Amino acid sequence: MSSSPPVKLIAFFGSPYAFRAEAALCLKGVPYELLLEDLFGTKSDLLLQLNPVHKKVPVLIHGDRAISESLVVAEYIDEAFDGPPLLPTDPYERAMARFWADFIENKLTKPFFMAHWVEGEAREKFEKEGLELLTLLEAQLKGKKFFGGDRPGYLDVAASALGPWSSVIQEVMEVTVVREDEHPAICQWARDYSAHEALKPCFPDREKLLAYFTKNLERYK
Ligand code: GSH
Repeated sequence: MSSSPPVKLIAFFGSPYAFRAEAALCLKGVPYELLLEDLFGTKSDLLLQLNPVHKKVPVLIHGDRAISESLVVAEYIDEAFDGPPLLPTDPYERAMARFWADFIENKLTKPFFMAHWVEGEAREKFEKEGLELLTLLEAQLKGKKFFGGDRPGYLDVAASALGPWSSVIQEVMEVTVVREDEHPAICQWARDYSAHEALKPCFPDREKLLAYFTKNLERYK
């Protein structure tokens, strides 16, 4: 294990995917340089060169190596650097953390975001689906403060969009998908995660995030 080569992260302000990589770096205590893209303008040559397959952020640069896809990046960070482990050590618990991260990625994300971006009947359908899926995720907290237990881990990182993003998007779109009465554990988790000391340096400023989504509302519809 070596953490000697410099670490850089190609990211975009307001991206919950890029934030997953930042959160993993912050939780492991790895210093990094942020290279911010303008995704509404022209993508940098560096991004296109290092992530030619998806051409998306985040891309982690560790020395002369590049890794993309936020959940892959989070696992790489966990393995390549010293610091508190993000994935559980027990093989079954590790498998479960990956299972639920995949659930967030491939089942929950679409209805969760679509419930905000569309209107009418379509919104009702995505809202209902999102609420049901959130109930399944809620059960994973099982009285724990974080999905990772006493401190945030890999699954918390995967769920980052349910932290500060959720409340900001809900405020801008005037739609409430994550509800205190339906999902009190996730709501408490969102407050604890958003206030976690180790993550303070990398969380986007709430006012700036609000301004960003207010300004770019139409792009997401
Ligand atoms: N599955 C990818 C991951 O987990 O890293 C999704 C990343 C993603 O969608 N990134 C967005 C992006 O780079 C920013 S939030 N979009 C540029 C594009 O779609 O061309």
